[in-house]
Amino acid sequence: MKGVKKKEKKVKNFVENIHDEEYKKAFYRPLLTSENMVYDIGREKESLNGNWRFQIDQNDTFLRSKWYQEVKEDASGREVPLDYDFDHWEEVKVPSCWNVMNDRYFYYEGTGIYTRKFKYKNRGEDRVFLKIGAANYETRVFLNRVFLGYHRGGSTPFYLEITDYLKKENRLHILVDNRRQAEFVPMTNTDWFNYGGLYRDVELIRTPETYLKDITLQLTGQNYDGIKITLEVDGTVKDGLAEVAIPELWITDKIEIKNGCGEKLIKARPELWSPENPKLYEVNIGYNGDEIRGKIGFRDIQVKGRDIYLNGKKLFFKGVACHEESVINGKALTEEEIRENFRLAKEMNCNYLRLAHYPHTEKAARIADEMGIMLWEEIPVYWAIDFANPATIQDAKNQLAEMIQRDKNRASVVIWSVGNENPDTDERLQFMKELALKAKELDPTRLVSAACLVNHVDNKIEDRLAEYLDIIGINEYYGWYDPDFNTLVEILENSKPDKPVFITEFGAGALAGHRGTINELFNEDYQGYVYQRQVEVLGQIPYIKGLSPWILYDFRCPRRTNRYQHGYNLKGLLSKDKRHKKLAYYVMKEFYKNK
Ligand code: GCB
Repeated sequence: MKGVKKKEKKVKNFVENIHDEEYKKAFYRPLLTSENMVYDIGREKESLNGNWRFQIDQNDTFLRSKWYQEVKEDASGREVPLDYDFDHWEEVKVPSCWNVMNDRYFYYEGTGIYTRKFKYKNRGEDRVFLKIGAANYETRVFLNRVFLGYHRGGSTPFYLEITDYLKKENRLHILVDNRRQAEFVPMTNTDWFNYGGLYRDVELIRTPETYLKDITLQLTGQNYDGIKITLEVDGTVKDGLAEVAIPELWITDKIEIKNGCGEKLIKARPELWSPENPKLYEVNIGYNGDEIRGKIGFRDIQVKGRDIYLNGKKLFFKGVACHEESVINGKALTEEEIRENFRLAKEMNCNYLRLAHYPHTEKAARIADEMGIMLWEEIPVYWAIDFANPATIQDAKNQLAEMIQRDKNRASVVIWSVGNENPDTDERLQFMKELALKAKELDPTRLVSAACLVNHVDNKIEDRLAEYLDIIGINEYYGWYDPDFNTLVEILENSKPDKPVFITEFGAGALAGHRGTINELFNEDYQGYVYQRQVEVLGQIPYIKGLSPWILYDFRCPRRTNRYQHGYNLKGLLSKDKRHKKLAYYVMKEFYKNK
């Protein structure tokens, strides 16, 4: 971002602005992508969370009238009437979702303006970056009256260098627009709630002029006796020596950096990470005064034939799917809430979670690393995306790259998913094939999957995308959307997959606490019956190597409006507040205990 300082047109008068329908054009560049990311696991950061001022901006007046320029007088020096008052707007906490901040904003879809002031004092660093953990969906950042960047994608982090724009006293504006659009990823129609807001951490990162931009650590060797470390630095000191230490393994070593990159295979025999033994090591890496101290686990995951091996041992994935939501905080889960969700999954005897349908907070993978839960992470290529649109694939690829770059050193993350329930058309095949290949290219050490639909015409597992996947994910709702369990049996008998299959979704809706019979829908007994039948059938199939029933807890969904639902999808095994365990929870707990 250095050197992008450009002359911006100053606002002249109010008539010019109200007639300009091209007002957004100037606010799409610079586009912030995975290229701008700064490696930050174990990096010291400075929080800008806390009290911010907030205003919804339904008409985009901030952009149309360039409020960020804070022009207070006209050409003749006369004071102009301003329509904003940044420091008198409503006070809100960041991170948060505006929908749950105040009833007035519950269904609001549009632009929200966040602003705060902060002081900056140089502590010897040469460069400063701003990190935004996530904001849904389009975000525009302005610092001290200058537009600095645009990001699209509602669930991944983005970074921008602000070195040249910082002052002692700073004014930051972050515009977040959650309007759904057909060419976005996801598009306008989803089965979850479209939260808006600056809902993950906002932080400053200080670095030397040349800093560690990217770090990759990989366990290698037939006998798991090596760690490959790959480094990339950004700045002018392109040649030198990086230092690595893993104190618990008695490792101290140097890695030669040449032309900004370095790689070394270090002999080491770390204790391997697994759900039973989530061992993490402190890894310290330094270069040119920049320093990283992260907790990293080492493990190996592979598919051979129809089996999956973790550290060379065959394994069944006992999982459950999970949205990122709480009643009180929307998507802005607290660390305690994440830990509680994971604890409830572990209590159900899970070793694995499908984090649906978009990248959850990076804290999830950190906590899963510590607690010993394997993760499936996914990008929101959901249902009928605009597959033929080049801007859409570019956006999807960038979200994939941001997710992988963010979590590639997390031992808990074992599967990257490139989408969910997309129709098997030529355009979709091309789109998702490119994503699957890109995931492999960015990270050859993990497995790639997608949640697919079955071929309901020939009743078998068949999707042309399967060729590009390591695991075939299948969503099926026998006992719920499809009443006849015999069809499920037929599908599974008709199928001869040459790789492992996960049933990535099955389930049924039940209002928590509502009891009834198996002849009525939406009660716990019926849901429990569906689960019982499902596990009876699925448990017999040798090529099924993992399950993640839909879903751990009830979640908001405006499409669900019957007398039980009231805007919630009730397929949770737990109630929306996670306090009540439905009967089906115990069915899964028992099934997993014996698996
Ligand atoms: C699905 C979708 C999931 C929905 C679920 C349902 O197949 O993948 O996002 O929420 O079905 O409840 O219908």
